[in-house]
Amino acid sequence: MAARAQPLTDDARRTDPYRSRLDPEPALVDRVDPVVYGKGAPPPGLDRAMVERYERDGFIELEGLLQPAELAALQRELVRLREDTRGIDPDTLICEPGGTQLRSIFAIHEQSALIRRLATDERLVRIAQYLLGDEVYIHQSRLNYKPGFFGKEFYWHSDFETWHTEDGMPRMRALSMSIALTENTGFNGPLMVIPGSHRRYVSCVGETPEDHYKQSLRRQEYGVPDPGSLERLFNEGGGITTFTGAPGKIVLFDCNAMYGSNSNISPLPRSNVFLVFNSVTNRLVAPYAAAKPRPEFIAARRNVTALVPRSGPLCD
Ligand code: 6CS
Repeated sequence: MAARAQPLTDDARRTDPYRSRLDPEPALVDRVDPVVYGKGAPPPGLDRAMVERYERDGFIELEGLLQPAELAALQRELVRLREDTRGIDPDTLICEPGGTQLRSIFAIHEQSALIRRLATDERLVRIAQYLLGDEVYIHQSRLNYKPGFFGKEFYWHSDFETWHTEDGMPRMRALSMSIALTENTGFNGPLMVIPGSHRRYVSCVGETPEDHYKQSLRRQEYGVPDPGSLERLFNEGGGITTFTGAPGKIVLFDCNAMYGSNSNISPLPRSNVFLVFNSVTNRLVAPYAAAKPRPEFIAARRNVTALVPRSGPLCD
């Protein structure tokens, strides 16, 4: 059961710069929040050029942060969890639409000691702290398996639009890290982002259905941008960036970046672990456009203490 959230005041709704799912027409508005909150010298793993690219594009790629042995342990964990879900909360197991193949495991940092350790690793946490200019906690984590032949698409969306309307995330002060655990190729449904889209917010049409997450985590149909707004973002951003690469590569992207991925009709799985870091001053309030908060396994409300960065290898 999700922790109760204080209801939003009428003034909070009226002055919300990121209204969505409340109006009959879509809209494309400017972001009013900073992208990079950190000041001073970036931490290890980041340099100024990368920070400037992140500010401009809404994403950067991090390579070489994990050692081969650490990556191998994560890949073994990926298989272990898929083969034996007995210790996993059944609510967090999401199947592919129209099928029984495993699509995602949510709250994976709460259910795997190794991924919990990854989520607290200083090599990741310090980068999130810098870019968000604050201490951070995990808002959401998930393992996306995208199995060969059966892994369906994740249609274009801004995570923040969902986290704002359905989870009550007040401002754009969160980011995701997608860590590739298999080869991400041009043909197995790699992550795609529209560069610069994080600086514009697409207000979507369509009231949030009750218990929407039971559908949206399999195939999202509400809170998805209209084709006109998508085309404008595509033209403004100069196209689409597709992230391919070897296991271990990390794509770090802003909470409001417009992203998605195609269905995987190849034999090769495209499995990534996603960690979402939120600023501790951006903790969830009541949903801005949904009847009730989503469950804890999707949007943390209880376990929101600032992470203490841990050093050393993920595993022996
Ligand atoms: O609703 C959410 O939070 C999840 N849904 C999608 C399509 N992406 C972000 C997140 O995993």
